Amino acid sequence: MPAQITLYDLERSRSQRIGWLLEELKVDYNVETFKRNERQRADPALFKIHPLGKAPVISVDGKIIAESAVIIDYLIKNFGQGSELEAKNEEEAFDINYYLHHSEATLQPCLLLLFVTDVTNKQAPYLLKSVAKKVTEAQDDGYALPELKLNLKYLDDKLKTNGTGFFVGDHLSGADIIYSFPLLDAKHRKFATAEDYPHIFKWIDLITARPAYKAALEKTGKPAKI
Ligand SMILES: N[C@@H](CCC(=O)N[C@@H](CS)C(=O)NCC(=O)O)C(=O)O
Repeated sequence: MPAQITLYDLERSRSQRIGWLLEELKVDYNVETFKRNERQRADPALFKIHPLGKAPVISVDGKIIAESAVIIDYLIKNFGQGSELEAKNEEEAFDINYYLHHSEATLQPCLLLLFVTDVTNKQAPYLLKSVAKKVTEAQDDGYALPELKLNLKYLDDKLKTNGTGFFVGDHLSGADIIYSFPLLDAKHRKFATAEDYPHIFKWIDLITARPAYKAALEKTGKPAKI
C-alpha cells in the first residue's frame, strides 16, 4: 500500500518547497494549508500538528516530521531511490547535507531579521514611524543586509564554479529544493538583482520552469510572489 503522506503547509511560506519535492518524487500526498494572521503569524491550529506551531510539517503513515532540511533528507532517502534527486556519491551527499544546514542556519536568519524589521516598521504607531525606521535601518545595515549579500555572493560563486546550473553535480538535489525559498524570497523582496547575482537568477529560471515546481504551486499556499 502506498504511504499516506500529508503536507501541513502555511500560506506565503517555505513549506511550498516540500510540495515541489513531493511532485518531483511523484508520490501521492494531501495538502492542508493554514492561514497567517495580520501580524504574519501562523494559524494557532498548526500547534495541533506540532508543538512549535510552524510549517512545514509532514505526516508519513502517522509519523510527524518537522524542519525542512530533515523533511527533504527523509523524503529523498525514503521515496527517491533511483531518482534524479538521489546523491550520486559520498561527496555529493556531503555537499547536499552542508547546503541543507547552510540554508536554514545561516542564510535564512538574515531574511528573517529583515522580515521582522519590515513588520516592525509597518506596525509602528504613526507618530513613531520615523523613529522606528531609523532604528530598524541601523539594525538592517549593521548586520542582516551585509550578511545576506555575503551569502548571496557565496552561492552565486558556487553555482558559477559548479557550472551545471544546479548546486550539486549535474542534477536536481535537496540543495536546490531547500534554496528555492530563500533565493526566490531574496529576489521578490528586491534584495537580489540579476546584475549582482547572475548565476542565481539563471538557476531561478531553471527551477521555476520545471513542471513539478509549477504543479506544486497549484496545490500549496503560494510563496509571497511568483
Ligand atoms: N527551520 C524551520 C523553520 C520553520 C518556520 O519558521 N516556518 C515559518 C514559515 S516560513 C512559520 O511557520 N512561521 C509562522 C509563525 O512563526 O507563526 C524549517 O525550515 O522548517
